[in-house]
Amino acid sequence: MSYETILTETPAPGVGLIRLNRPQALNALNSQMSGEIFTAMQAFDSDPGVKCIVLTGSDKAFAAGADIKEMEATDAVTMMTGHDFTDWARMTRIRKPIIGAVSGWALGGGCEMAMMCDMLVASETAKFGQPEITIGIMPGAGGTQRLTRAVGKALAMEVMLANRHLTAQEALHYGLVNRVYPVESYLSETIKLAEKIATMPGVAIQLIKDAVNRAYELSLSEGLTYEKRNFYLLFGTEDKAEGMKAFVDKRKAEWKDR
Ligand code: DAK
Repeated sequence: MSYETILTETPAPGVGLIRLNRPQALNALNSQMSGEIFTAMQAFDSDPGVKCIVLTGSDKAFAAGADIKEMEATDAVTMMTGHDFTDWARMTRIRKPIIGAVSGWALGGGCEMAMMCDMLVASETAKFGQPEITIGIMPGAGGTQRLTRAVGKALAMEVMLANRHLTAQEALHYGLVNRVYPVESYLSETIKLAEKIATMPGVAIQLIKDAVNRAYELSLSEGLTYEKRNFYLLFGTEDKAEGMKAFVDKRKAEWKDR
């Protein structure tokens, strides 16, 4: 598959990398780019050679939001009626973990897409914000919900109502990002983290991601029931048999991802 607005590669065993590549527009997310990102994610999701996905931009900008020049000509009905730009729910259906590697601007839809990742690694220059109000709109891809859950109501209100940016260190403090590194190393450290995850058994990786994400949606008792189902399911896998036998035999497990 060839793309025009993103680059893809497999930089380490089991790792699929997607790089946003519209540097002239600070990686502003237009319809074409949104469609290509989700198509590339789905391709990695069904590639047995990939177990963890990394989503990144440039050192200067993860993404400066949705493409305002494209949105200027878009009306409410076009926005509502589902096309490559509006159907971001495609990202929530990816079964493999996605780690965002964020440097520079992560604004508007860029911040929202970062928050849709399962983990985030930031460079020291990362700046998170939801400036939609400055162009007469509001967050529309999860900002009011995901940012509020991550940093609390008072700060989320300030970010969205007063266009306050969060620094990488603030994002770390609130648990929005996992780690912060200098700009020279944030991407290589993200790839190392993804490579480490890719050494784990594939079905367990996906069922853990699935269960953790349910914690946002379900009550505790429903979540615990959901977790148990995934847990029991793993007892039917070849990797459970191999993992436990390898432990008993004092050797390294060889995963089949089955
Ligand atoms: N859209 C289009 N072009 C953009 C852009 C954007 N969001 N951000 C930057 N650019 C372009 C600039 O127009 C400029 O292009 P030229 O004029 O050179 O042709 C180039 O990138 C460099 O930008 P600047 O010259 O402005 O660079 P500075 O370093 O001076 O400033 C900045 C950087 C990031 C502070 C500034 O560019 C900026 O404020 N950008 C806009 C940020 C913003 O307002 N973002 C929120 C957009 S609304 C949804 C999904 C997503 C969304 C909503 C719904 N659904 C699934 C329903 C998301 C909405 C949004 O994100």
